[in-house]
Amino acid sequence: MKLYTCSAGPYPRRILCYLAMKAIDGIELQEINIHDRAAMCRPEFLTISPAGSVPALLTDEGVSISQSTAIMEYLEEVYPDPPMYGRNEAERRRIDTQSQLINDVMAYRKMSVATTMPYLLPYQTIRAPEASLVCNALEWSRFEQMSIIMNRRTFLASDEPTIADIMLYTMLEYLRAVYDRFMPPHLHNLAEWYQRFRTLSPLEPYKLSGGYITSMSGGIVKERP
Ligand SMILES: N[C@@H](CCC(=O)N[C@@H](CS)C(=O)NCC(=O)O)C(=O)O
Repeated sequence: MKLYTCSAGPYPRRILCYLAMKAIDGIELQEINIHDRAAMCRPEFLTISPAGSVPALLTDEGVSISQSTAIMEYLEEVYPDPPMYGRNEAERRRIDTQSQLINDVMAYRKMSVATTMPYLLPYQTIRAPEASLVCNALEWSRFEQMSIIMNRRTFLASDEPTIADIMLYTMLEYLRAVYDRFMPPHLHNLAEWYQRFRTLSPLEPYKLSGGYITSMSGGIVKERP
């Protein structure tokens, strides 16, 4: 199997964290430069990842899977131990619910940034600060929902870590490094969860590679020293 990845990207990092937590080491990794639009749009790459995004997995049977959650669900079939996509239907539905809320936060953040900052330049068409205010409120509400659904469980959807925990943790690392945004501290369930999960994360702490922000903004935003 081959994983097309980009170690600086929040979505590929989900898979890298998943592989490390499950101690899976038989997958070939190919690093992709996501700032090289021409390479991402080559027909050979688009047959593997029709959206031209990473992560993308090419299985030994030649099947391509190109969404991070779908990749982790597929890998669960191949590497079932320890289970990280729930032990029963109730857990799986909670994982799906939490995953959706996490993906919502990512989408609201992207929308907020795209309408207010010269970042993610290829996607930016209009300036609309009001859109950012709405996105911030929606983002906040998603964290509140996650905290309520978590209830008093040890992890986000279960008493064992699952792919939902991986998604939240890798997202928080990214939001902190790129946008200086932290998880709302008044959400005690999530704050306690964060302290628990960070001791389990096998990844080196997230560090932005030099040039990442400059590339994403088409050279307009200056790197922080
Ligand atoms: N929904 C996708 C999002 C993937 C995604 O946006 N990946 C980023 C890198 S972190 C990317 O490839 N961006 C390049 C682009 O979309 O043009 C997933 O869950 O895998």
